[in-house]
Amino acid sequence: MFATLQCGRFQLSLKRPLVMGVVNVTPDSFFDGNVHFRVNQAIEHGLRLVQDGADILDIGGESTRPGAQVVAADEELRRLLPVIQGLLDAGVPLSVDTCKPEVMRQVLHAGADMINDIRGFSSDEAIQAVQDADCALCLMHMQGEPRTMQQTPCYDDVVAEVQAYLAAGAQRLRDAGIAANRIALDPGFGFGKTVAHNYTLLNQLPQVMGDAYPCMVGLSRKSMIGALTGRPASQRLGGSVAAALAAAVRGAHILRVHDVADTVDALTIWSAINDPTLTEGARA
Ligand code: 8Y7
Repeated sequence: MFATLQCGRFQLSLKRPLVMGVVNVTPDSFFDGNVHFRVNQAIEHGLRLVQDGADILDIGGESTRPGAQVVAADEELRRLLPVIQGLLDAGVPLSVDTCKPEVMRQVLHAGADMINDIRGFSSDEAIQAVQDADCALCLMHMQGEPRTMQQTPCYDDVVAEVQAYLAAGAQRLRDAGIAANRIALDPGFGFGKTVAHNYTLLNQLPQVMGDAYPCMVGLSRKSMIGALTGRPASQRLGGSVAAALAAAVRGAHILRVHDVADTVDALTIWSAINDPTLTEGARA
């Protein structure tokens, strides 16, 4: 079992769920009302999320929404490096959402503390890029490729298959000499899954994740929320907070969210209900 995650400059305690705030540096960002494609906007947004209570920031320079365009490594780095530079002293670990080994190497050199790879470090080059660092790794499950993954998601047993993929992926990292306390796993909500697959995975989260590695989840504003509420991405706050809390109840350790302040509020109330001594010092 684990109590902490080795995350570059930080050792993160996992005793309570941590909130990871999303910082997009992409012109084709998923949430059109809040596009942080300009570097200064992204830095300001990241600082704001830290004020709002984010424990980690996840910086992304390539949109991974279904059907998004591929970005070349040098363009991705042009977006990422100045934002990493600008947020390095924000007081929280910086995660970078990338699949490219060359980008991994350069952002780690620039000070990033964590690599979040939606392709699950499936290439030897990706493993080699992170092997000798002390960064945390998030290994996520995806079926298919971002461009086409939502066309015909198909599983015999989604819980067993995602569980087996994550276990095998973690073992590949361990076989490459990567310490267990650097690894987090993520079932990859929305990545090659129908609405029913997503809700089954969330319902069965402890069975999917096992207890060998910390669990990260990203549910924020996703189409699985909109599919049931009928709301566009800009109006999925209530559904997203409910989903984040449900994941926390089921043992998720890191919640990747856009709406940090609201998620932190929900977790604060939930924590006090679980442990009323946390109310000591609060005024009536
Ligand atoms: C996830 C993610 C996205 C997720 C992890 C979006 C980069 C799509 N989703 N990384 N990234 N888990 N680990 O809607 O669920 O935010 S992008």
